Amino acid sequence: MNDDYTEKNPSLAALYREHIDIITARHDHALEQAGASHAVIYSGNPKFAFQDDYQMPFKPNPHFVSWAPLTQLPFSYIVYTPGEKPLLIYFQPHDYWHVVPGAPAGYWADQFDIRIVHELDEVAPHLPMERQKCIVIGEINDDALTFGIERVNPTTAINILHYARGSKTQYELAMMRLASQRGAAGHFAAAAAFRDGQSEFDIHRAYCKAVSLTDPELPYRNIVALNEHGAVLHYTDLDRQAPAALRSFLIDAGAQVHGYASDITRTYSYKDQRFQDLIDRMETMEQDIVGHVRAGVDYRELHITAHKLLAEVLVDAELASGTPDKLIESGVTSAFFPHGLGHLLGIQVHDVGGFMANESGTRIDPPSGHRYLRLTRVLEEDMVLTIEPGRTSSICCSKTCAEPPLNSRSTGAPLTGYGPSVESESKTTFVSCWMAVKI
Ligand SMILES: [Mn+2]
Repeated sequence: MNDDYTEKNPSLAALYREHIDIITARHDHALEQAGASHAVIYSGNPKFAFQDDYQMPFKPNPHFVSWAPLTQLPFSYIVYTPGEKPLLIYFQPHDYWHVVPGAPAGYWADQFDIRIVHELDEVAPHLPMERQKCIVIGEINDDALTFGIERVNPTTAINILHYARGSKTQYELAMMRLASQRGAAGHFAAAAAFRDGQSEFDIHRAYCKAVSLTDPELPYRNIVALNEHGAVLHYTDLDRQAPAALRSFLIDAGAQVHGYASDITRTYSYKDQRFQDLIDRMETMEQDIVGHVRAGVDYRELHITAHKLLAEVLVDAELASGTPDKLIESGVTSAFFPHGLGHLLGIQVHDVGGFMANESGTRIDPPSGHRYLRLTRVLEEDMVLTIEPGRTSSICCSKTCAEPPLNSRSTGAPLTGYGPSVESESKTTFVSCWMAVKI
């Protein structure tokens, strides 16, 4: 695979045509089921801060990004009619305040009939005349943006598209491999900055430089946590000063390529061998779970398997005692591992469709007591998902867990070693950046 991130990458161009064939087939089906003839996919528009002219960073409609790698093209529309070449209404305003999108170019461009417009009023003539046969897919916060189309995000069509996005096309897999490579480069730079004694702020800067992405371009806010900050699951402050004594480093940071995300977490011990041993145990456990990943496996069962394996780690590390079943039942493993084993990954970091049993949208609930599990489906070929078991401990557990450590103690599973030690102040979470499920 050519590791060029840009639109000049010939490997991506070769895969893109097949991707478009799959995307059009999905929309053919969605339109048929929704009883409509045309899909109008709106890219979105920037939002403003309250009573301010400050523009928030633009986040495009993921449906639009699934058609084309155009992540910064607000006020634009893709019109798809089965059997016809998709139309791209490409909004290129006359604007001397901002850089406007350049002329359409790249491996994606010849798959569209492109119409450049400079004003929103110019959009309407390019839309299908029979608006009652159209559906709009996108975030519409102004009725004027629908140009008279009344059916906005009909559930039937959205469910079909969301369910299908669980499995990635070969083009998407290639994109996500690049996103993982890009993220890995950032992780190496961040680890070196940690060893060098830099602050969270400077580690974050080293990461952004290595992946060549600005903060708003990252798929999610970086978690860069030294010492006890690692115990906060979504710690996103960035201390400007390095702590006097370095003990541990947790980083949860991704990258993106053309809107497709990677999601990688690593934990490091500075010098403490006990903590390093625990990290090694967790890594072995993660790889063990990865070994169970295959098409046909129920992800809910994998999540419970992870709890069983974690129970063994806790017993071996003298952090808990009891049988795995007892430790799960009494909430001890959940106290240390309050989040889910992982989630689908794609255009959205927590990609859509994780709870869907079928394209009608029947929901599969997480197992009782595991409400933060975001993927409950049976795995299919070419799904991309994370495997990120964790071992966290901090006072935040008692706020987030149904069964805090004290309760578990009272149910006969005493916790030993739970206190302000190095381990108890840090989170160990591992993410397999992506896993393509193969039979
Ligand atoms: Mn994740």
